[in-house]
Amino acid sequence: MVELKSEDKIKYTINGPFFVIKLDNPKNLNAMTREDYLYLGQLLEKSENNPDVYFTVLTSTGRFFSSGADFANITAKNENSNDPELTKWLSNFVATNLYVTDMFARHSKVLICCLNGPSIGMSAAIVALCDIVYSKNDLVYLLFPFASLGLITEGATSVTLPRKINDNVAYEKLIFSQPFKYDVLKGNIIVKNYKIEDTDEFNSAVLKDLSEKIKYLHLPSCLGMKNLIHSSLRDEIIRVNSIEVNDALKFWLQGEPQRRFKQLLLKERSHKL
Ligand code: CO8
Repeated sequence: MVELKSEDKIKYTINGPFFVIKLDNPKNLNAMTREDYLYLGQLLEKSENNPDVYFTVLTSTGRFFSSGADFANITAKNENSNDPELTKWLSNFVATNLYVTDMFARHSKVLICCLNGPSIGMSAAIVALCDIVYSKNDLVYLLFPFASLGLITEGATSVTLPRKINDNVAYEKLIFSQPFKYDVLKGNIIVKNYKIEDTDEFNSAVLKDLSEKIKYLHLPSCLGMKNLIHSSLRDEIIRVNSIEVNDALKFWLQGEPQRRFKQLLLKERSHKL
């Protein structure tokens, strides 16, 4: 199978003050390779550096927002490399996660997520890193299957989930690898449910509403407030991000995540939803 380039799977458009990113690989539920996550980080940087942009809007396609790290890509990186294990996982995991999470933490534009469906793993962590999340319907969920994949919290979920939901719910769902369903997400991570069935219609409805909402606003004020509201969480995310990836490294060096990702690839493992 020919591997698609990240540019073909993740598109972007600039529409006035909105930098709109679209995950566009619904065939595998918008699973992301390491290269895709890095490309997403680069797009955030592009948005960051554009003085006409005030909002970075994440959208997706199909029935899932994203099914997380692409298990075929992780398995291939594991099996097709002769690098020493430390070199391999420092580059494939530590550097990648550190960079992507940091890009989100430091992003000064307002981060909006149009959650069209479930999101899993690192991609669910990205949803939790956004400032405002709208959902397509009440079937969305966030699943962080770190415990069932031999991993630990990543993408700063050790702080975003306790801060945005609450400590005890975060403990239970993370430790037992259970989904955070709509009833748990509403009112804290999800601020509005659009109750729309079609993903394209949902994305258009959110963008139309955003255009209405910003009429008459002084947009630099929006960024000024984002900066103030986000400042303490940003510092926490930056601190915990480095601890998370370095703590996770020993799990990769022991090989448990690789074994479990391979089981996902071979359809010998499935998540409890
Ligand atoms: N990677 C690759 N392909 C995927 C993925 C994935 N993560 N998820 C789904 N697909 C593919 C399936 O293989 C299937 O392809 P095909 O039709 O060719 O068999 C297609 O998408 C549709 O999937 P399903 O038939 O399984 O659809 P279901 O609705 O039955 O199930 C699920 C959907 C629940 C999402 C299920 O597919 C699943 O559990 N997928 C795996 C999710 C997962 O565990 N992701 C990894 C999370 S951990 C993480 O992101 C942290 C990564 C840290 C490393 C980062 C380094 C860059």
